[in-house]
Amino acid sequence: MTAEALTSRTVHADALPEDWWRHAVVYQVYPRSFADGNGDGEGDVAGVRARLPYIASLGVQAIWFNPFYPSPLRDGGYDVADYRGVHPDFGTLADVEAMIAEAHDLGIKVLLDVVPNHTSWDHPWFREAMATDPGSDAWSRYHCVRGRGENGSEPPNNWRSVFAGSAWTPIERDGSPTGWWYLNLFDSSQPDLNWEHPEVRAEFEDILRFWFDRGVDGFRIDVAHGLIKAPGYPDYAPEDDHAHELLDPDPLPHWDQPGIHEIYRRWRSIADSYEPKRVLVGEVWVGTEERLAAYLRPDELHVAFNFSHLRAPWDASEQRRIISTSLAANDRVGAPTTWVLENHDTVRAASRYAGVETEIDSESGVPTHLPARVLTQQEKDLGLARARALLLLTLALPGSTYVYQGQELGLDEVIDLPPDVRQDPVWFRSSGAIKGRDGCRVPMPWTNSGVTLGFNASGRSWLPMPAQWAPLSVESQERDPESTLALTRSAVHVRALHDALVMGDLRWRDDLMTAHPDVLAFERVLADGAPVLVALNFGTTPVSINATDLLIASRAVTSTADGWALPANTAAWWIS
Ligand code: TEU
Repeated sequence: MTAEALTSRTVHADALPEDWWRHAVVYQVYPRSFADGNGDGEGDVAGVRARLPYIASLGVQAIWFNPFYPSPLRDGGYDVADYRGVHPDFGTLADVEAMIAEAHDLGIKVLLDVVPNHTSWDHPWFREAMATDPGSDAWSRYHCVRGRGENGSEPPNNWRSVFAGSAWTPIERDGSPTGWWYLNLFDSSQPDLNWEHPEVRAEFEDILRFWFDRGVDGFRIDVAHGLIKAPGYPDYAPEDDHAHELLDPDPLPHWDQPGIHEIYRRWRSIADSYEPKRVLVGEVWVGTEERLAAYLRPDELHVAFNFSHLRAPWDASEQRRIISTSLAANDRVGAPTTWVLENHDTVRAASRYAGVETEIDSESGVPTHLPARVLTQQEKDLGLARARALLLLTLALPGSTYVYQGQELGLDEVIDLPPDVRQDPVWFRSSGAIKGRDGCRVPMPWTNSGVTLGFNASGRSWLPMPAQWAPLSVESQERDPESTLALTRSAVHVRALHDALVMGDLRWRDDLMTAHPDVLAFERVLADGAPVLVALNFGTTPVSINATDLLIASRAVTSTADGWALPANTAAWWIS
């Protein structure tokens, strides 16, 4: 299906059902890398506006935009200096307002990203603090704590930054150490806010309203599990070597503290006070599906990304276990599950599932999920086949699914970016030991010629674009009915045509899975209408599936005398 054929929508976004977020397919736009309207090498709002028909052609119900606020961009904009503005490289507030209206006219909801755990060190509050002595009122909006040891020369505790190194930065006055430290669970340029301070709470409630008043339909909440820190800043238990790992099964003193929930109850009441009601999507990294569900009680967040599934291995029984536990935990609080295979923090699925050993974080000993070397073409082909199969799987699971820009093209991770172009603070803080996330943030290839493959006309881009991406560009894939773009479009549209795939219950096909232990198989079932059968072959040999009409497959499946042969690394949907 071509872009033009699919953009003739007549529905305004306000006409979507109030609970659209329960079943939505949401497209994630990383504005810096989507499309560059003014040729300065940074994507911008003008670029997004020009490409809104493309996004509409995918059939999605909403877009989530990563931050575009004023920021020194030390962490790609997750270091916000002004929560109510737009970075001049990306456009103006008027541009964003126009973009929201245009998206709505195409029937697409707009979610922005709010970053409440920390500000930039360029934020006026932090600048004000730095101009005063530690312990001042201005410092009380952040976590400013006296160090240990003689003259406070040691950090206040043993907490680690998610981005490597200590989570504390020494505070200096006139170039001399003060013995005081501020907390930064991410980069030093991202001081953590003190959410016990009433002004912090009031400020963020006002920020939500500021954007809701401009028609924004909801927020993705950055590091939503991190806002409250345990009183007294207790050390991690000594045996807890991986204390900064995000899916640690043990509760940690700076993540997932009980006081967090009252903040979201308050935010929910603000979101509910609008017409139509606004939506809260949590980026919640907690170690178990049950703890995640606690954020999704009816008076808290609407949805939260399921990162257990994102981290799931290529293994039928592990996939089943995680999907079942997630659905059961969320069911208990009446919340849908939200599936995500890729985002701007994660190695592209096509590279993650290529079957190649991964780098190990030298500090924690934990795999980074980044392949330890550049992939061969054969490995890339395998990774892409698996990424396509998993995309079909997530689009067939109950709940909502997020698709990260470029995932619909099957882009691979750019593993070999030269050191001098890398920007991720993880790269700098680990002294190059961890490559970081730049490889999944390389700009989108739109055309199959030009240095920047249509990202802009100037040939400049903030990260270099691989020439071998030309066949993966939108232009190339628009011409190929077998392309990943064509698959994504068809899958999203087929899903919308079958109520069972949107609203049906999930019923595992134990018979098929017992017969073929490497296959994941389930039906989506409604009280009336034919069930849809979904199967993914995680194994290495084709299996035979008994079903009638094929709806879609991630690559060619062949009909046989008694049904269909589903090849390895392939998923398909059938009317069963
Ligand atoms: O990420 C939160 C987070 O902790 C991880 O996704 C983390 O970035 C990654 O595992 C590091 O290796 C959010 C944003 O999505 C991310 O881009 C920001 O850098 C981070 O918060 C800080 O704001």
